[in-house]
Amino acid sequence: MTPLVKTERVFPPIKPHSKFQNKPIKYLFDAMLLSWPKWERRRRRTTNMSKSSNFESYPPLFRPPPNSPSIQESNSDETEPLLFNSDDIPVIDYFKCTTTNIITTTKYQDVDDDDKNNICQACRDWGLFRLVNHGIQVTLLNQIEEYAKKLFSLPYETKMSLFSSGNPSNNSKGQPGICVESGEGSKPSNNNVNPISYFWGTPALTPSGAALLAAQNNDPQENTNNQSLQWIEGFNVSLTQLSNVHYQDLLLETFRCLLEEYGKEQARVATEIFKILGPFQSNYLSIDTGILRVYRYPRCFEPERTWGIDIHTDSSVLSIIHQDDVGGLQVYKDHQWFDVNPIPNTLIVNIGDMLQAMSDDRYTSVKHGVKVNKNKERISIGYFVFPEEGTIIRSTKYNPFSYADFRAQVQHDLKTVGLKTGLQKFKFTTHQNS
Ligand SMILES: O=C(O)CCC(=O)C(=O)O
Repeated sequence: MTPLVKTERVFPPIKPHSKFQNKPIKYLFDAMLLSWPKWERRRRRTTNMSKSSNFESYPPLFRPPPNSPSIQESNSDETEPLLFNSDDIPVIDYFKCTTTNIITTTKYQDVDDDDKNNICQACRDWGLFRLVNHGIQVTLLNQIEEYAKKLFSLPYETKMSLFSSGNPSNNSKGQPGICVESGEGSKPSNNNVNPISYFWGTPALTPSGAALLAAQNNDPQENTNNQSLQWIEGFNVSLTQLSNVHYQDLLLETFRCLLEEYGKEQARVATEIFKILGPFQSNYLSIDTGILRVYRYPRCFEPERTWGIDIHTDSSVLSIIHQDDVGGLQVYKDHQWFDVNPIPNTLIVNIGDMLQAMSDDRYTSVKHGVKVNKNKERISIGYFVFPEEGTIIRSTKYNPFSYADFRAQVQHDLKTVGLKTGLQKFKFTTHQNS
């Protein structure tokens, strides 16, 4: 198998994945740490990956023109000024308002109705809130970020060949060496769907995780719909498929384990929040539909001319974002844009279109977008969860529809007009309402 990193002997020798089966996740990290020499461990601690750019790892359209003075290596901490004070965004303490004490897993007696009401209020007024005390270990958040940076910094061509279609059988080179979960002696297989797919230029993906739009043509003239190129690359991760495979490469396998762990934590958080916002029909949220999107927003030499992610609402029931310390996420409320400034160890919870419909428009699917930065790359991780497959959403404001109907409509709109019309298409007409 082709090693993922060619220039340095950074990663320890690949071990057969069966060694790690049924081992706690910590085993993997200990194993890796012990196999790095001392000097390498020190180098890792002192390298700040956000300060230098490895333009080879960028999709070609994102690379600055040669000798461009506008994007020399920069150590500047210069950031754009805030639009409005982000302290206005409601902050919710998970621990205070959930029914299960996450530390002891015993019933938490003093669930505070005020705190629950605050969540509902935030979802009505803003369609989003910051979540603190969520119980996800800071080490897990940091490690995912660190491994995401390692993977994003691989040459663009390597990422394309490893993950481009979500199905390794479509790739003839550079297979990540996927093994199905079947105990000791599992064999690498090319017939299994890779649960991690790579995309760039648009966050709009098909259900299999392939990028939807012609933005990926290297020639922007060929981008026949109105969809503009967005300054983003990412990994789309199907959480249900993630636990059925192992990668032979230790970097990928560690990343997979981290994502699996993170997905479980996010499922816990989403389930509790959904309960508080309800009551709703139980199949209006299905943890089995959960996906993760790991994003990198590359440095952009003309940040004022493009978005990392254009203004949109999420199609999900709930979305939960973890962002690094760079900033760029903005949300729209009462005709104003607000910066969602990074606060360490805090998650951002968004209401999606499905929840807006289920709640008869009581909760708002928040409009948001992500700006790019000239000096710094940004990493964020989104968790998105949807209704159970085939569930019909019934509402006083919309014609009955399933998430599949909604997704098909969104994909049709993106292909034809380049814009998501969203819930508007499903609204009762005035005639139907009367
Ligand atoms: O990167 C972020 O902070 C937000 C991502 C986002 O808006 C999305 O995935 O819908």
